[in-house]
Amino acid sequence: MKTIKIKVKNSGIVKMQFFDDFPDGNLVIGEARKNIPFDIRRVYYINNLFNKKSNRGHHAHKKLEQIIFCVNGSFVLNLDDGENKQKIIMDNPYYGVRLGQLLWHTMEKFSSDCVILVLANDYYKESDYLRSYDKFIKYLKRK
Ligand code: T46
Repeated sequence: MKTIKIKVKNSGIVKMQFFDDFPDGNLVIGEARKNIPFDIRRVYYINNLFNKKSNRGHHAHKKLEQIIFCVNGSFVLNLDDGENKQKIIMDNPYYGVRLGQLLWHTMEKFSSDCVILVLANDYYKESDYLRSYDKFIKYLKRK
């Protein structure tokens, strides 16, 4: 995943600092306004992804900035900026993907040991979500 080129707008790869040569396990570090490009106001994670048919996301954010990581296992992240689409296999805990503003995203094909970590620059606000693709495209056209 680290070598892929991001083709959609408002995204990018975020590289964590890591020490992976410890005999007792690895250490991965992100620091706000250093490798994480914003101040972190909220952290959430998604686990227990045992249902093979799970399909999450299906929304875009108006203002929110986030970085998404797969800290264990793997899943497929689908990004769509309204013009370009990209499928990313998330399987490397040292690299995150920026979910910037107005980027429709879905998450699927989770391994049963998958754990997703998200860092966000703001608190949860349902009013920031565009939860229908139609509204997302209309919102993009208004801008
Ligand atoms: C995103 C992707 C990557 C809260 O009450 N507080 C929160 O901080 C979050 C994240 C969610 N919720 C509530 C809202 C829904 O009633 O939890 C419920 C499930 O949320 P949602 O269906 O949006 O979950 P995902 O996995 O589809 O999306 C989440 C984030 O919501 C979203 O911002 O970008 O992960």
